[in-house]
Amino acid sequence: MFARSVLKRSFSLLGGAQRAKLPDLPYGYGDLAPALTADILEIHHGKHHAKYVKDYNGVLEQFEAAASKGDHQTVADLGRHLRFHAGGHVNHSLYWENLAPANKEGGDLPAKDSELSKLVHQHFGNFEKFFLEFESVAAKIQGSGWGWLAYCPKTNTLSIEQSKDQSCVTSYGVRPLITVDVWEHAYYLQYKNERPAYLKKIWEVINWKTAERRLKEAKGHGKPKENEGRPV
Ligand code: MN3
Repeated sequence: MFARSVLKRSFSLLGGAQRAKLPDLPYGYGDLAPALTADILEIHHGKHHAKYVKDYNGVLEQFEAAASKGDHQTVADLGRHLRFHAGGHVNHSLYWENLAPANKEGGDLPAKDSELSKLVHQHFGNFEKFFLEFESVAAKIQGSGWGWLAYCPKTNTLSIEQSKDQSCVTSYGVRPLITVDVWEHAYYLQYKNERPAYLKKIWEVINWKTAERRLKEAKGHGKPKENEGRPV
């Protein structure tokens, strides 16, 4: 405990921001088969996600060094790299968390009387229609990006969103409930260029429990703070 607090203090004395860390998957590499094979998971998590973490930490170090020297030009230049690699880390973490093996909650839809289920029915008609609409939107993302089921706390509405490269849907002012990686590395080894086939299969391993938890958190997030918006 003592060593850890000393370490923590020395970091803050150096002005060091917290480094990113590759999260462990909450399941084994082979556990999402047949929707996603073990080799896809192993490379996607162990190589691609790991590289975003490594690159984010590397750029962060340069960023801090430049900032501490007052080199604002370099800070400005590094900003977009920082955003890209941080986005890669955040988006992949969200993705792993909203997947689960089919024999452990993967694909199990929320209870009919749950808030999320009611919202899906209200916005899309039913889950089948939602799946089709999501597949269509995510299949059309040009190049690399992410498909999202998002929730807007202000309007209490769901939407299906696209984001390019490693940008996150939070930049649109909505909260992520489900995200699906549509970069080729997410499916190519198994589905080749058939992104729609990957999207059709992904529902078998979507963890709706995670989406329900995120909805709950988003609702908390959207609550006005005390006195907010009221005349003082
Ligand atoms: Mn990816």
